[in-house]
Amino acid sequence: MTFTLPELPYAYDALGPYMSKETLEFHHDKHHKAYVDTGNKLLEGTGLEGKSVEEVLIAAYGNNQPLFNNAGQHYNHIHFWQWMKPNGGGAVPGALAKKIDEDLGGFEKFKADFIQAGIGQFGSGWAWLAVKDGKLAILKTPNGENPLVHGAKPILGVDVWEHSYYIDYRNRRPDYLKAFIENLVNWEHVETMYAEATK
Ligand code: MN3
Repeated sequence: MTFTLPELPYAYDALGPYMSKETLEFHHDKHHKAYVDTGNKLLEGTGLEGKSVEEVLIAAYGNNQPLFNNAGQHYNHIHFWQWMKPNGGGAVPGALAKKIDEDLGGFEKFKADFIQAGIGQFGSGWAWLAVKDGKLAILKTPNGENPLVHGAKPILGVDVWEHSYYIDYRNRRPDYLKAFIENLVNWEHVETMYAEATK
C-alpha cells in the first residue's frame, strides 16, 4: 500500500460553522478515501509502488492520466486538511506577510486575487498560492492537477470541487472561498511549506 488515508488533524465538527461535520465526513471519508484506494489499485504493476506521492504524481503526469488524477488528488487533500484549522484565518506570519506585500501587492489584493482564482476555475479544480522562481504566484488548476507539475511549489490550496462546499454553501462558491481565507486557513502550515519551498 503506497498511499494511506491520513486522519483529519481535528475533529469532524471542529471547523463549524464554516465547514460542517457532514461535509468533512463525505469529503475525507468518501472522496479522499476513494482517491487513496483507486490510486493504490492503479499503482499496481507500474513500478512506482513505494514512491512518494509527489514522485508518483510527477511520473504519472502526461503518461498515466487515471493514476495522475488519483495521486494528484491524494497529495492535494493531504495538505488541504492541514491548510485549515479551527479558528483559522487572521494575520499572516511575518516573513510570509512581507513576501505577500512584495510579490502580490499586499494581503487584501492577495485575498481578492486568490478568491477570484477560485471563482474563475471553470468546473472542478483548485486555486493556489505557490512559490515559482523564488516568487509567490496565484495559480488555478483543473481537476486533480497542482502546481508541482508546473514547476512551482504549492504552499496553500483550496479545493473548489463542488463536494468541498455544496452541502454548506450550495452554489455560493465565492462565499465558501471568503470563509476559507478569513476563517479557516492555518497560516502556520502555509508558513512551514513556504520555508521548505524557499530553502
Ligand atoms: Mn476534494
